Amino acid sequence: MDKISSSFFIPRSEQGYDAMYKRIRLMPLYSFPHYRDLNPHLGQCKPKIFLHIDFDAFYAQVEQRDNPNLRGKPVSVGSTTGMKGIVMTASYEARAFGIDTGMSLWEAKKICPKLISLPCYGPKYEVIIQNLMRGLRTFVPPEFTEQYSVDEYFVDVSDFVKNFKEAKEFAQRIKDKILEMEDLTCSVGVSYNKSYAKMATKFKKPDGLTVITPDDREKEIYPLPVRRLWGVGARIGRRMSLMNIFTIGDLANTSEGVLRKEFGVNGIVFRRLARGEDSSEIFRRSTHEKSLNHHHTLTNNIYSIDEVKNEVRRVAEYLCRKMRNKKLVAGYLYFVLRYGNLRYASGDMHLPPHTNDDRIVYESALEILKNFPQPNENLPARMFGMTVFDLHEDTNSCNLELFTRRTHIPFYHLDKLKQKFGEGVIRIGLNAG
Ligand code: DCP
Ligand code: MG
Ligand code: MG
Repeated sequence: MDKISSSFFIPRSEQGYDAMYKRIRLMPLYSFPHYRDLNPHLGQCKPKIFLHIDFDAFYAQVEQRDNPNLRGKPVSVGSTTGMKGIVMTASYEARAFGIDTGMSLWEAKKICPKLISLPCYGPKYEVIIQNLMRGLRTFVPPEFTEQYSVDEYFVDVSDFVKNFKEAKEFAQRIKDKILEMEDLTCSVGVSYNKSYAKMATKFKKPDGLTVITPDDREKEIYPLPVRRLWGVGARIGRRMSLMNIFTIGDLANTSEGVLRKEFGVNGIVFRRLARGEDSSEIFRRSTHEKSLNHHHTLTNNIYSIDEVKNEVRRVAEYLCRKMRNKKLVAGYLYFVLRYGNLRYASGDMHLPPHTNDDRIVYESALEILKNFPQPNENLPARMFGMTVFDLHEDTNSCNLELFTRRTHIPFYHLDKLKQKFGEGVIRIGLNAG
């Protein structure tokens, strides 16, 4: 069997297609927008229009397309092995019986004995989705598209249409193209932010096309149950209902303080998404660089805490500049220290918001350093190194950090100065911000 590389389909070691692809990773590449993706100064954001495209009963529709005998019949796709069978998706004919994603096959067969259950064949669906991605790129350049999950895309059409009417026509043309290319139907949501576009898609399925304008907010979005909001799952939904938040409107009208207290920064994100203030953009995964690193071996070993910190900071600054130079942000930091006796200590951590901010990388490295044997006269430090992973394109190159109230530092401009006048021209105070 061909090897596949997708992050959505995880091959299993067992033999046979069914077993191999019975588990599909459902997590999208990115969950709902991170707070760093939201611009606090909404007024400064250009008005945007996004499309969200989601296939109808995706796996089941593909199977029905490929086998005419299945058309018009209740079909489910998932794992079909004995008692452990599970429904990953069901055709709309099967849904009419109440069959739904996540149901056990045993239960599904009970409510619809005629149900035809089929194994899931990941590679086939993946080829389709990749082919369609190429199709989409005949409408807009790749940087305006984002594959969000196994059967979903976002498209930023702001630069290609003048208003919602044109956006709707644009969406229809994409739907027609998908039908022509792959003989599959999808539903599309059109709105002024990604969250609303995603919700709009579900308004009319299958084969739907729904537009939500800012004027529709109160009437169309606010009455929806809060669970319909991107990122709000069963558990968070339950916690919200205990706070008397039942609809998206309730959430939109709850104070930021209350939500922050209960859900941390995500509470603020939920509220913004509910209010239509999701200013996140198309998320672009960098395909070029997997990691970046910088190591520095000293001519003289050091051990005083100030010198050590200074060195950590130097490496962090250099690496951040390297990232900014490539317009990247990192989600993961690895820090290594080599001692005078040539032994190593190393550690790693997630960088909570993807970042290229000198201060965050520096402080994170210091956190890691706390777990190392501390350098001292008998155990001086000789080499400092950092590697960052999980690199993504820096979409809003102003290092927005909404909630930690750091001073905004124009790192990109400082880099330019350093480039022109040399490293020593400017240095930020150690505790800046
Ligand atoms: N899927 C899965 N397990 C889940 C949800 C989905 O394996 N818990 C798979 C099967 C779906 C595909 O991902 O076909 C896409 O998921 P969707 O949520 O978009 O569901 P469908 O496309 O099947 O139906 P809908 O028409 O509601 O979008
Ligand atoms: Mg779908
Ligand atoms: Mg989907």
